[in-house]
Parts: sequence; C-alpha cells; structure tokens
Amino acid sequence: MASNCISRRELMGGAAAAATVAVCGGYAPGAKDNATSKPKPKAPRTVTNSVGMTLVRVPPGEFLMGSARREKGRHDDETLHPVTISRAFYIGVTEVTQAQWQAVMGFNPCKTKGVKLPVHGISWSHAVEFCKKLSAKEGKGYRLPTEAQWEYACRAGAKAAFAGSGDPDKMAWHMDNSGERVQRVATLAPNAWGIYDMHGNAMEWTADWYGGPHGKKAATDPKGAKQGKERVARGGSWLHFGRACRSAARVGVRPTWAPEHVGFRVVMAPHDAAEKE
Ligand SMILES: [Ca+2]
Repeated sequence: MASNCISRRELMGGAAAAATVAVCGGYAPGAKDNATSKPKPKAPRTVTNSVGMTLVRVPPGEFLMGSARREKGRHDDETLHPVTISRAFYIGVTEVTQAQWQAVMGFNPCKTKGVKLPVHGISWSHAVEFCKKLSAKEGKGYRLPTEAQWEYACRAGAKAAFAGSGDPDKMAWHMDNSGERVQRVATLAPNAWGIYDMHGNAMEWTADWYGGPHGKKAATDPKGAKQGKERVARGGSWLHFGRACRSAARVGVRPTWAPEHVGFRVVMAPHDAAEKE
C-alpha cells in the first residue's frame, strides 16, 4: 500500500540534521558562525497532506520522452526527443482516490464506488477545479502534471516500454487482468520511485493540450501545445490492452468529456515557495 512508502525518518530528516548542527557546533575563535554555515535542510522525500494524500519528491533531471521506433505497440505521435525537467516537484504516489475527492469536493461522482478506488468519470475541468480547491485548502500549489512531468515520473529512470520490472502484469491493471473494472490504488508493484498505477488502472489527465506528434528538438520543462481541442491523457487504463499502458502512450481527450476510465493525480510544486536545484 502507499502508506508503506512513508518513512517518518525521511520526513524528519531535515529537522534532525539541523538539530545535530545546533548541538555539535561549539564556538571556536575564527570559526564561521553556525547560523551562517548551517547546511540547508534537505527536502523531505515524501509529504502527506490533510486529506491523506502522499506525494513523493521527483528530482530534476533529463530523460528521453517518447518511444523508440522498435518499441512494440508504439504510435507515430511518440517522437523520441530529449527533455530536461529543471526543477524538483512532488507527485501523488497514487491516483486521487474517491475518499480524497470527497474530502475536497464534498460529493462522489463515480458509478463504481469505493474509498480506495481512484476517482473516475470526471472531466478535465473537474480535475482542475479539484486542484484549485485543494490548493486553497492546503495553502500550496497543486495542479495537474504536465505531460513531460507525467512521463518522467512514470519512467523513474526506465527507458523501456514499462517501468520497474518491465512486466505490465505486475504494475498495471489493464483489460486482461482487471476484470475490466477499476481497482483499488497501490495494489500492484510501484515503479523505482515508489509511484503506483502510472501504468493502467485509471487513465490520467495531464495539464497539456494535445497537439499531435512531439517535436524532435530538445526541450526544457515543455508544456505542450499552446492550444487545442483535446487534453492529453496518459498511462492507459483497466479498459485498455496492456500495450496501451506504455510509458510513452498518449491519448487526446476532449476536456468536457468525463469517461469512466479516466481519473488523475496531482503534482505540488515546491519551487513556488523555495527549492531550486
Ligand atoms: Ca493510472
């Protein structure tokens, strides 16, 4: 379960490190003042907010977005190109659950109900509204991931079609193992960064407009097409074949449509307040 990922030691790591400096750093003539030499506390690896949503820190880095021509099941819009993610961000370790949606929005829109099931059957606009309300509730900036942030977090360093073990049956609820119904979050294996259900279960809205194939040029923090008629949804779902749950697979969905197989997860951007690496 997602809660297994939460380490109180990790959450306390920054404060503990600061306390060590304060206790051990005795005064010595000529030495720098402790107040100015104290190392910057490390950002916590995970955070959990007031609605029980755990998010894991994703470090900045570079990756190849899209898929190689030899990848089975690929589509022509998955043009392989280098992408830099310049700043760390936090992403939900699971899709937004119905319990979390209920806590923020005050109602449950799902036909198939369960507190640990991902919320689904919601439009892009409803997902954005959720982010706005959660941001106001928490005093922090929550939003949908960009398509690049989503794929970077999905891969967690993996270059193959599927992250982790590379076996979709171990990571993804898809049509051949789900009984063609939505499943509880975090019941299959996570990827290398401890993130569940990026492959399969509910397909996930991203922030970006769908604008056709990726460009070939290298990009830093890309935000998709400037305009469009569809938003990008990622990761395939319980309704799709396993190959549709690949890291690079992309779908354009009308933002007013609320398909039963589509949900979302959120990102929280610490650089709005601090961190830059
Ligand atoms: Ca998913």
